[in-house]
Amino acid sequence: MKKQISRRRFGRALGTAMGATALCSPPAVSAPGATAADYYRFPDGFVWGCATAAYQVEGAVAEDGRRPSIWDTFAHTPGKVQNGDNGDVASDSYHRYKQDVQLLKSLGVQAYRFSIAWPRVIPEGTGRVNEKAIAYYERLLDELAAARIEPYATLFHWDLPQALEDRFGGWQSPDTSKAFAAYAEVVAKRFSDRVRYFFTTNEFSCFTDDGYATGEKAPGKRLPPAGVNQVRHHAVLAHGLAVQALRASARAGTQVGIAENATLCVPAIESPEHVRAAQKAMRDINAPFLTAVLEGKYLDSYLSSAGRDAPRYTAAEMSAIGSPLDFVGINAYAPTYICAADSPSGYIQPARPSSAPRMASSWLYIGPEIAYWAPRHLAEIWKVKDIYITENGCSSDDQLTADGKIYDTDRIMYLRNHLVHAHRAVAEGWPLRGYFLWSLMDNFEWSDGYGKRFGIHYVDFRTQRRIPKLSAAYYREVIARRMAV
Ligand code: PNW
Repeated sequence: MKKQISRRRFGRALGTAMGATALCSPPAVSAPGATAADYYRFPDGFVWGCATAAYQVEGAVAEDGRRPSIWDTFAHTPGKVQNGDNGDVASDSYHRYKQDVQLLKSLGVQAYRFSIAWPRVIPEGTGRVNEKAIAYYERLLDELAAARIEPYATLFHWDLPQALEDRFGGWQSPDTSKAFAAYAEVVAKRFSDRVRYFFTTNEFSCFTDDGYATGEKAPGKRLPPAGVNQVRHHAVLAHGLAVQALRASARAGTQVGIAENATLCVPAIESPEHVRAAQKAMRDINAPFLTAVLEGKYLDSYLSSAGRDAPRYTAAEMSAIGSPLDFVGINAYAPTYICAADSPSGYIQPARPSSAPRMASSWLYIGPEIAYWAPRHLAEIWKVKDIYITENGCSSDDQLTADGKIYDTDRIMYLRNHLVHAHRAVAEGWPLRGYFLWSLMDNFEWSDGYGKRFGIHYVDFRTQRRIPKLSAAYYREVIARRMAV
């Protein structure tokens, strides 16, 4: 990494960028005539984007041949989602996509990360392709192309066709992994002429552990540990088979990656022993998912701690799971602080103080250092060469003022602090290539329904009117100046 630092013209700013959050007075200017821009500016090619997902924004669940996903079923089951909310209408982006692309354009982003709905494209999960769905995504891609916004498409953001849950028990069966590969082939053949960047799956734990262990998310099952570990295995297998399918069927030059909410291990203190401890924890804790994908194997520590409940798998499956990727995306929300310790693992994860700050979602603890440590860990531990933050953002208790504005200064605080740490990563030469803010607009926040708002555009869900929040103005400014401060 060292040699990259000297190549970057802002590399000399390293020391001050690191101290930026801690200093009370402006950093000393070491070069005559240097301005803030010399210290804080992101490089030219850095990709700025926003993210959404199909079930959270599209609505139109019964239109143009779409069939139900497990999230339609789950959300329509009483007691599963706050206030009995569901994604039937959501942010109505299926009909308002042109307006939503204009929102992106007015922010000045270069990229839009959205997801393709499997239950639209292949309504029964396998077999027949629904041309009306293909046509919808083509319209969206046309609109993005006209606005010169690069599409980054996620193949699976949790909306599993209900038919696969009914036929195979969903992710309990490797048949669902194979069905996903067949869907990936269709997506590759139909869209890779205009989509260069694909993500296979989004956030393994949210559709495996949360769907089949705690039951907090669709399909709301509670399996014993052996069943859960097998579900996890079928999920990483689906990713691996989809990578192979994309490689086999997509246009040359297609970039294939993943968007994963790895547990982000932050050394509580930045000293060599704690950094080493955080690296070890990062590998261990993510063993069922990210580590398996990047190493093509399950760690012994994972298998032995699972014991008789460990997943069953073949060598061929593991090599598919470890298929090389062009880039890795990390969804960065909350930190896991790690300390070196005299314990068998060499680290501990201390109990979180009750005073730890968080945003409006109960799980959303604030630790902006994740935006530095996520790329650094990926590059240092696994030698990943192209890294994106594929989601970062927060829920806030947004209030419309009498004059129709939303002053979400807490969200700006959250974003700015993460971006300062992302900048530190770039300034040190870690290969962080881009940043996607979650989310372009308020949407269906899964089990929290419409009760939690993550957008930088406010959506009035009665009228579907979009109102830019103050954070939208902030993000526009960040992108225009390439500076978060
Ligand atoms: C992500 N956690 O989910 C998803 O990719 C989005 O669809 C979602 O809207 C967004 O983050 C905000 O929640 C997460 O408990 C859900 O740590 C839960 C967690 C993290 C991410």
